[in-house]
Amino acid sequence: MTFIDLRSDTVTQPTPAMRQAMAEAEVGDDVFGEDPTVKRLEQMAAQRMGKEAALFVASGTMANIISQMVHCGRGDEMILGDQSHIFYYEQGGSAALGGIHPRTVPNQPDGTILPTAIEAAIRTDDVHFPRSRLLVLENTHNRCHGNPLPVDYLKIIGQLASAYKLKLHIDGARIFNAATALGVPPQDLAKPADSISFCLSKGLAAPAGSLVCGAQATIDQARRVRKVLGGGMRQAGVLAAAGIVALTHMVDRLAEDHVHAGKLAQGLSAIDGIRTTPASVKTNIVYIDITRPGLTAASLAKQLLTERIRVLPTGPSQLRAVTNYHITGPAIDTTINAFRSVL
Ligand code: TLP
Repeated sequence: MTFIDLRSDTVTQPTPAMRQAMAEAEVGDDVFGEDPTVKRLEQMAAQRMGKEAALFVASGTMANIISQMVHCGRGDEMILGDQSHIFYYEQGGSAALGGIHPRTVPNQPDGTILPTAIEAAIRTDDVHFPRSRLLVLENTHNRCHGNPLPVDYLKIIGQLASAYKLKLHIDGARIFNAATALGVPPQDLAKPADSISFCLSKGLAAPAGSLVCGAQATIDQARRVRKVLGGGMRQAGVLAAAGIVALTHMVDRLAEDHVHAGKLAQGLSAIDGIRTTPASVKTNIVYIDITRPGLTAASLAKQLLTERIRVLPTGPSQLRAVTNYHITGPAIDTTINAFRSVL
């Protein structure tokens, strides 16, 4: 029984080319710096982001905690959006593992944070206060409709960060979706960042892995932090090989996911009992608010299962659908029809 699985773009199966590359990968002990395939992936990633170096890590969450721990010491403060993945969905690892104090400021509906809000949150030098060290942005912004943050905005925030001597980390789990939607090279989006992370296992369909990219000294420190977190992997080239295929062959097709998401949002917007905002769908994430009184996200998701559609409840009356490599045009029509029949 096959499902149309829209819960996330993480649910994809590796492509046949990835499986072949994994089987044939040349490997070595990466903790000794001897895995040629990992090294190749790291070089490719650094080059794509326009940075000196990159580090292959297990997941997006690991990439983010490593970046935070590179930039902040215990008791330092990090300014980030109140809807950010780091704040919302990473188990408070900043505090639990890094001793880092998170200072949230409101995300606007498009995922940006107002420069005035950032400035107001920056601490002065006072014995009562933690030290402001790090600013974090997310691009695309998962909880804000997968919106891409544009180059001009990033430039302004980069200048603000430098003016106050803050480091800037960009959680770019879906940075290639942002670059695709904005029609700019990813290095333009990465430019103001002291570190940028991105994931191979989301829209790019690799089975695992993320990269942290930055200056050589930043990545040298990141390598140390990865090790203390237990993230030193040995013959990791079997995973990196799939990542190389992801970077080489899976980026250009992301535009297709965006078209599908737009069609899905448009189709769903005509159905009574739910609300979507097609104009806010610029990448592969569609949020669906339930407007029918008494109907919960959990029960609607359950009813959709009987139609072989999987979506993710993200709140009591909100669902999320994310298009990905396995979601075809006809699957979008099937999904819209399933919502219509269930509702
Ligand atoms: N996001 C997942 C869930 O955790 C919600 C998803 O399905 O969207 N940054 C961003 C912006 C993310 O969306 C995610 C994953 C991560 C970091 C963490 O990546 P992983 O899952 O590899 O640790």
